[in-house]
Amino acid sequence: MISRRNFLKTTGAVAAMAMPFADAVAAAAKAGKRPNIIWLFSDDHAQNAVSAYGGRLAEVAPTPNIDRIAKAGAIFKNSFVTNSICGPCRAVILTGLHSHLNGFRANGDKFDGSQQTFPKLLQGAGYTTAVYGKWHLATEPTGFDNWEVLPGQGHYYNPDFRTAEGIDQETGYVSDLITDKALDWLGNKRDADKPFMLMLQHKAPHREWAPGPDHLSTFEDVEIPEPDNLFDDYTGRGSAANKQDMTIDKTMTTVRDLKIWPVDDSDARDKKEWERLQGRFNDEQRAAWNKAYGPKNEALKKAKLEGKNLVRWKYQRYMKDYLRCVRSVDDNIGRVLDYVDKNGLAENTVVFYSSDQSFYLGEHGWFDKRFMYEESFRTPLVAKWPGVIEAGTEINTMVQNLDCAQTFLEIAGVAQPENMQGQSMVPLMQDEETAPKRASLYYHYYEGEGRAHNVHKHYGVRTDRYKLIYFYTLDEWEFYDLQEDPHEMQSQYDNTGYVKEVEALKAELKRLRKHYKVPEDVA
Ligand code: SGN
Ligand code: CA
Repeated sequence: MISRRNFLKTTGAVAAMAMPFADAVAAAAKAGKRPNIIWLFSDDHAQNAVSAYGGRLAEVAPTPNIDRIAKAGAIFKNSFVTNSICGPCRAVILTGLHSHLNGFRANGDKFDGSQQTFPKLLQGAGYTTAVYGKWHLATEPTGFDNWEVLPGQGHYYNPDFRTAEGIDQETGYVSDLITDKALDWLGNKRDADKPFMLMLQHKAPHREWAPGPDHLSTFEDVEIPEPDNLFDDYTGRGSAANKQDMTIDKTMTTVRDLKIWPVDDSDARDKKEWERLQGRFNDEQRAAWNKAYGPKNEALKKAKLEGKNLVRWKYQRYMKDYLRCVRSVDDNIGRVLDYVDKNGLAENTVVFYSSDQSFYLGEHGWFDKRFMYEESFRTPLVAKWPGVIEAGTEINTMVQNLDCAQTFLEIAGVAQPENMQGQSMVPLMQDEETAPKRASLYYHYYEGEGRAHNVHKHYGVRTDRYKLIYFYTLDEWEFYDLQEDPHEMQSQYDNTGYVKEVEALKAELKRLRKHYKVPEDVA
């Protein structure tokens, strides 16, 4: 197997030739060559907005630097989350435990930083660790030698950063500043005698999709392709798809989301939004912003659009702003990759790129996430590891963010605790054919009705072909044949042609809930 042989070669663990991979990693560790890990991460970056995944945006809005990672290593074509919302995803990655066991089920919960996490285990095994950027777990980071994080959601312009000493505001655009800090740590602050694990976590492209000064007019003359189901009417599914509050048509706000003004000063909501969007700009930033958006807004006013044409216009503005934010993330990933290449780190550093979860880019008429439907259940995941992952590898086996902690531990040659619930992705990176495969995934969204975007609580199971979802507070089931209906437009739960498949998935769901120790009465 090429990758394993190359790993042994690059780590110099020649004597370990006949050993299993984990032993070889341990031997390499003794030789002082344990791989470094860089976890490049973002917030709400849709798989459909990463050009390496193909899709309708790949040509108009490429992500050349994220694609560089995929080309040099692997793309996980079927990468999913356990609970599609920010804080919970981050807690799952740190702990390797589903939400009901790590205790962080919904945004607004507080992460118990005293529990076992992979950064702590790496630290204990001699790694130096750091996190920069969005954290969003309410309590202070633990398990990191150095950290500087955004309080809460953070700001796009001139953001605050929180350290153990307090909070400081900085001047600049958030994606650039987070990268500056991480590069400064790599170059000047880390303990260079130790292998390192760095988490560089962007705020972008989270709502309100505020582009940086470099990209205020990027995509100006481009028509962004629409999804086929932009005008979904939600027939064919249960009531949850209808009850949500996350449509481009009705939920998006004028000033903050769509960046339309001048505002009517007598309108309190508009005024408040204006403050929230522009309140942190300095004069120079405000002038550049107004120069970019002013003429476009004038043109919109004159056009007097209504109905579907207005939704189409909103879609274009939303997508352009979102993709502009993505472009800054991608530029900054390029800076990190260049740094790694130029400073002799490339050979012995595993670089990942992922997002906390994916996002709707107009599919079903939506923005935001939360549902177990494909667009928000998935998340981008690419990784490069010279000598282990062959360049241009495509991995089709389903993986989940639950697997990250154990993957990082195996890379570092650290034992994987019995209680973690994922499965290391290292065997898939080496050779998908011989690696153990997962047959199904468990998903559970807890935040629920009455909270932001009003998506009802649900849990479910997905196999390579089918998906069963139970909206338990509505007592409604949905079932999809993803091969026949990849966009999940028609539930087949009541179709007698699928009785056997529905029964099989119900049994699998029951098995998974037991396997993952989900309490029957969990709310
Ligand atoms: C805020 C956003 C929501 C978003 C949540 C969670 N509203 O509440 O649109 O779903 O964050 O996002 S906003 O008016 O504040 O933009 S998450 O990524 O942190 O989970
Ligand atoms: Ca998010």
